[in-house]
Amino acid sequence: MSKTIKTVAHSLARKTDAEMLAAAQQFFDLMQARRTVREFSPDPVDPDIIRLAVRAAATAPSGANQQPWSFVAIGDPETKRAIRQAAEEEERAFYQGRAGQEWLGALSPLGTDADKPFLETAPWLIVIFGQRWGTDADGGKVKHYYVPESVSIAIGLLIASLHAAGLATLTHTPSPMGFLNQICGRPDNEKPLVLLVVGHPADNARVPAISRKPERDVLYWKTRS
Ligand code: IYR
Repeated sequence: MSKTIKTVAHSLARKTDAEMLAAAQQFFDLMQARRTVREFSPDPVDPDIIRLAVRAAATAPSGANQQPWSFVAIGDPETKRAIRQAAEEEERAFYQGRAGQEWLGALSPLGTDADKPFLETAPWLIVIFGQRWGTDADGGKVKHYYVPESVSIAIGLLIASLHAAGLATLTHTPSPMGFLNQICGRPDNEKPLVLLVVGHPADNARVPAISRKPERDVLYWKTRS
């Protein structure tokens, strides 16, 4: 590492192998229980949970540590209604043909359609924006690197944090979603990546009977035998 940059001591205490295995197992068990939910309860959720989850998300690694993200947490009924109206307009065009048969076929096991009542029912919507470029002190453009990768990692942490807190999420991506800039009051250099719906599942919430790929289909080892 270059001698010219300022460094501080790394503070993560080393665990034993047994402690690491137990921690990894516990985290896996937690994440294995996560399911995307499309039916939400209107029960309120403390904004401090949203705040902490966003702060956890913003710990994500990012290209050149530029932290190229903005999170907009929406809890007021008027803004949620505006988002639902704009999203459903796009979704109707999507389901009525823009998607094409192949895409609609891929979605059919999920049973989704153009109606998005959860955008109003759920207590919180979090819109995650990626900043295509930043600005310096003089207002000049600063190039950002690996923006989709960085922001996607942050979204993963956000989903994991909210799940750990006991909340359900839905990763919603109305397409196109440029309308979110205007409704959320974000500038043109920011691109919405995901609209995350957050809340408790409805009492009678059901999820599709789908499964995760087995380990052998996702993990390939290259080790000495
Ligand atoms: N944005 C649409 C369609 C949709 C697309 C994918 I890929 C999904 O995994 C789920 C839905 C919608 O929200 O209905």
